Amino acid sequence: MFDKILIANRGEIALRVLRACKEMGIATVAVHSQVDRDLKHVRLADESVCIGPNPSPQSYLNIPAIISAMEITDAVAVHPGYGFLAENADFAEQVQKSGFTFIGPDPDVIRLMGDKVSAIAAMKKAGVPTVPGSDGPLPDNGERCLEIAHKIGFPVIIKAAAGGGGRGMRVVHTEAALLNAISVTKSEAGAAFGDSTVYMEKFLQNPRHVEIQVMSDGQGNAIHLGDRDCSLQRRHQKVLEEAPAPGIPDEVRQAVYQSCVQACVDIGYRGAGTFEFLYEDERFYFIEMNTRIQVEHPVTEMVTGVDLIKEQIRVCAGEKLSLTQDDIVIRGHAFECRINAEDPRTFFPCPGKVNNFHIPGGLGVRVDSHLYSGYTVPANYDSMIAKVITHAEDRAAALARMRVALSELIVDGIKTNIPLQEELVRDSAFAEGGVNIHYLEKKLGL
Ligand code: MV4
Repeated sequence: MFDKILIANRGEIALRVLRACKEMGIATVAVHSQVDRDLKHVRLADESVCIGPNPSPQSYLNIPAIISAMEITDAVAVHPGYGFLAENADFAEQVQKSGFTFIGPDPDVIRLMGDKVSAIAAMKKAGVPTVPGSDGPLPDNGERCLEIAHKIGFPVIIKAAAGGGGRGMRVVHTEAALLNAISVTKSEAGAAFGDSTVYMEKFLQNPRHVEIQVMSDGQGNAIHLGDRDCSLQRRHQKVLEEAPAPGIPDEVRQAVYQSCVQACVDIGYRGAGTFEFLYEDERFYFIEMNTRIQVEHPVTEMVTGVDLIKEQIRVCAGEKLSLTQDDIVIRGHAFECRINAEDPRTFFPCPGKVNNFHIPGGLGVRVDSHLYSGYTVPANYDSMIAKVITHAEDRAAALARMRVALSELIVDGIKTNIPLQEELVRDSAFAEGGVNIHYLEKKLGL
């Protein structure tokens, strides 16, 4: 096992990783920007290193500074958390070339999944169900593009191969609009990602976002840990997630699980990963794979009882998976409400000092947060300040538990989206289960 891990992240996920390391008896190094010196995990870490000024490009995205911090502190591995450098293949490669371990899959696998065209091809080969599409980059030939679109059938969606997470996409409803949409998406992708490759898919009108958690040791052993429904989102930002996804027939679910596990073995996957699907009319359609631990991993932890961070660290240290598929039993239901420092009406970020932070508690209530009374939320980073997670024997009980938990939560001094979450946990369509990806934005009148 690793002697010392450097945590290349901030906020709640840095604290989450720190706690896992401490439980495992692994020494920790926190790295932080100037404004972040008072973060909770920095205070709790064995050592800390200031890696640069507040803007992320100069600190949390500063690869040489992070590798230097590993050298100075004799850390042997780096946990990237989510966001920042978590899916940066060049970072993973430089960490490896410097003689350290990146807690995640191999750089080549990150690269394979980072290019959505190669990711889809690899998944299709492994038997994962994909969206009907161009099966490769769109050619420069307009006639050929029109043929592909007709074969798929309108509406179609043009996506950047280097995009993902909702960046660089355009929906096309008619033949007349196709070629211009392709050319605009290509130039935007070239400017944004330095790669103008685009591909085409059938546009699914009312899908749900259902994702599957996997864990793999890169030694031929892979398991799934069930699914999550993340359909409640606004502008590609998830707001409230749950596990398992409600109302999916068991045989449909089991078939897609098996395909994900097979894909992990096929691509030599190591660590925690998530297969993102669109789900419509009882069918799954793969769209992307995330090669990191995700924000919403706690709902899976609550229904499986598995510590995903500890297992991720173990397999990336070269150990075999400590669990078999038979060890994974989904028990009950879990929800996660993301609490953001933002105006509940305009959604504008609202940084500032938290005068009083009071966390809910009780059976089946978990709060993952780096906040404390007196902490100042800086303006430089993501506005998520806490995750409230509830678990209970069934969906209705877990939702009731969330209503109570939210009613106890106090974040005084700054504006938050707690009022929005309070409204969502009382929404009748959401309580029914199975709302699609457009539900929240329609409810908000966007
Ligand atoms: C789609 C789609 C419909 N059809 N692909 C947006 C984020 C990125 N991960 C993929 N996205 C979508 N891809 C096809 N073929 C609709 C979306 C989409 C979406 C997906 C998941 C969650 C929220 C979304 C919001 C708008 C659009």
